[in-house]
Amino acid sequence: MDSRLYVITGHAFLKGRQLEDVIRAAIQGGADTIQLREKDYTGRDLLAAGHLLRRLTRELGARLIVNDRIDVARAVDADGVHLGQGDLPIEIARDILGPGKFVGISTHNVAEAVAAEQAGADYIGLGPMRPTQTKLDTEPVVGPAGVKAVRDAVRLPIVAIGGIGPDDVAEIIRNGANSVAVVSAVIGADDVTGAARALRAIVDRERGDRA
Ligand code: TZP
Ligand code: MG
Repeated sequence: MDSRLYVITGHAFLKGRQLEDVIRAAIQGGADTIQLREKDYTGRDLLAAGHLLRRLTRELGARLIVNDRIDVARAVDADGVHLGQGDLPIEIARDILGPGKFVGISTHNVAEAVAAEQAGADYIGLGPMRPTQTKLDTEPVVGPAGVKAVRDAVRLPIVAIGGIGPDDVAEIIRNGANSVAVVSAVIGADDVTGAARALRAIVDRERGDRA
């Protein structure tokens, strides 16, 4: 999955703004992949948000990935699902979603990254890059420097995640990540489009023609 800027929802960062307006602004700034991730939503609330984001991402030409919930991903015809280490295995997700869908896996070290590749993931999340208040139960920090060892071990697209702001993006991409995933740096920004545009510009500059 060729992503360059992967933006994840987080309703705590909306500060009274509408999800639709904030995600539209993020995509206009260069987010090419949107992940629906709301840990405390009911199934019904997730479904409603999923339908809204499906309509919007289709209209604006971005991918939609659903975190954790394969059932919700299927119900809204998302482009894929993002699974954690303890979630259902990839082949079950593929059985449920059908062909042509992306399955991403969260990883935190080389061993998990290699296992995800062997299991047939389409991409890996790798993190946390920095300590973050957005997800409190994170594994030990991988750091931008830790991307290199994972890049050497797998061919899969690497989406770096966790506490990423503009200052870390260049090093993360130079060390071999394909993309960065953020919640607060874009969803929590006063100027959502500007924040996304700034991150995307660094990814584009550092990647150049590299996949
Ligand atoms: N997985 C690892 S860290 C994280 C997730 C979902 C949260 C990232 O949020 P932020 O605000 O970009 O640090
Ligand atoms: Mg998960």
